[in-house]
Amino acid sequence: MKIYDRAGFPNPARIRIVLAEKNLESQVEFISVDLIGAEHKQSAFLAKNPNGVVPVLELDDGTFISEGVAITMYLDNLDGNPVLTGTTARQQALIHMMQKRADDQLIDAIGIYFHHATPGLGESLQAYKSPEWTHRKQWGERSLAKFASGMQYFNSVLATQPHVAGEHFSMADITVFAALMHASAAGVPIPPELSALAAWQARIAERPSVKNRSGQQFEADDLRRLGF
Ligand SMILES: N[C@@H](CCC(=O)N[C@@H](CS)C(=O)NCC(=O)O)C(=O)O
Repeated sequence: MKIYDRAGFPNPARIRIVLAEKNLESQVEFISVDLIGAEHKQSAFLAKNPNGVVPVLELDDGTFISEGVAITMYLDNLDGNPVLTGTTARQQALIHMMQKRADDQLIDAIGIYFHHATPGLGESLQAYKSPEWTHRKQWGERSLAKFASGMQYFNSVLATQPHVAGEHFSMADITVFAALMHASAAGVPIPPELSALAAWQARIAERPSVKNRSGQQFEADDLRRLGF
């Protein structure tokens, strides 16, 4: 199997955590896609994922699977024990419900803020955004407000249960964790009053699949190009 992604980025991190949880890292070849250079918007990459985003999984038979949820479901089911996406109908339903909320309220919301209300990944990607800066900034800032209320919502959930979808660690925890990682990189911390969310984040950060994960850091070249 091949994974097209970029080290250090939040949606790729979701799949790298899944691979570590499922002990599949050695079975995957990582192909690095130059996001800052807009490689993911060129025809060769769009043939793999017409949405022009990473990660993408390529199976050995040449099938391309994109979208974090779909990739996670595939990898989670390989060993017949899909603990991250649910082994019973009830678990599957609750995990997918919370996963969708985490996508909408957190990881997509902070992504829109980052790409549209800040310089994002820089010059090469400006052509793929609205040319109207005021419009873009307003949209991004509305999205940041959505992210802030999403953090409040997930704080209230985690004040009453150990994981995002209930008792057990799941795909929904991974998505919330990656969204908070993106927010932190974009200068948006967890507000101090959201203590249940912060305590959960600290606990998840200690899981071996998160703590020892390869590809946590941005590539040195990316940091330089982004001006860090
Ligand atoms: N819904 C997609 C989101 C993927 C996504 O937004 N990936 C980001 C990297 S973290 C990306 O490729 N961004 C490039 C861009 O928006 O130009 C998924 O679940 O895979």
